[in-house]
Amino acid sequence: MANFRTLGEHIIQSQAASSNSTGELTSILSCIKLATKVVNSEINKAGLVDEIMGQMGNTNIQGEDQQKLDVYANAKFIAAFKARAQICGVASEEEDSFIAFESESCRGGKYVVLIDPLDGSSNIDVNVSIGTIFSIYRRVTPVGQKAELKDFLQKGTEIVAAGYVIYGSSTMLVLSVGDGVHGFTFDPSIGVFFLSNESIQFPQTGKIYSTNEGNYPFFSDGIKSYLQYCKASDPASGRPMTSRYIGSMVSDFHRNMIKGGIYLYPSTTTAPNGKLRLLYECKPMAFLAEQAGGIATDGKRRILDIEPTELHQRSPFIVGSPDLVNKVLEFLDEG
Ligand code: AHM
Ligand code: MG
Repeated sequence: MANFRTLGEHIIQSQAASSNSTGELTSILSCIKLATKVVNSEINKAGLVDEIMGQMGNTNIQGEDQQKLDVYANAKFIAAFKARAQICGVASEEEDSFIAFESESCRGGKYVVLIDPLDGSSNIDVNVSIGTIFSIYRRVTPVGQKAELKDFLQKGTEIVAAGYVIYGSSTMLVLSVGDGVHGFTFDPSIGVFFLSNESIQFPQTGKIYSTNEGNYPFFSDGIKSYLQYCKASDPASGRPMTSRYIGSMVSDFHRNMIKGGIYLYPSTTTAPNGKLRLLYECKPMAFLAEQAGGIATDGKRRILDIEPTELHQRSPFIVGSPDLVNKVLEFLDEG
């Protein structure tokens, strides 16, 4: 075990290497790690709870009320953040508004956290991978006051750290504090995340495209032409490409980042702003993508440059290997 590096060691060492580190980010990331373990343990029991214990009524074996997992994950992450004096507030995809922590110690916190506690949660019932997505920003309001909306409506270029957790065949936490993207795989037998994927880089190009092609009739002409291009036979350029769509963005993104690929949730005639949430889903993944050498765009703008105006704002989202994203942008320019 001597050469094994844990997530905890990585966080401490990466922060120690940063000249202005005060240990506060270390504490926040440790709190996310802890909440992830709690949520992971519950997710791994999902089939049991639904199919077996669920038949006993609405209480589990300890007599506690059963909760939907996304509600459970939301509650656990928020409780963990509230317990850290470094965090003055949280905004969650599961909450109508942001939560400004009231206690004096939390008002002294310098950071806010934005979270999608359980992304792709419609996949839980069928035992398909789901994820958690988070991002951390320095507050812009004075320390000591309650957090305000403007603390959460910052451009993605201001992200201090972001990451995701995949609850898949293994549970992985993938993190960037601005020094590249590193993946940690959870060993459930001892409850430790070990560094498994150091300095992950999007391959320059790839063969995989991921989108919900059921929406094809509602796509723009540019996206339709791009999808035709993906499917056209041209052995010299490696086409047709391969279609892979889990419907769980974290998992689709993760696979594409490792193997080379592109994920698209573009605007449609029925949803002109797309489906995904700019703050909770697009910006953190865009930060990670760029840290891994990829590109993230809404089709017109770099995602990290978009100035948010609302907490639950949606955005078209195209992310992946640079050559593939640049190619779709050519089609959009023409379309
Ligand atoms: P959610 O936050 O309600 O779970 O929605 C986000 C998810 C993404 O993970 C996934 O890529 C997308 O929605 C799938 O949407 P669709 O079923 O329309 O293809
Ligand atoms: Mg989501």
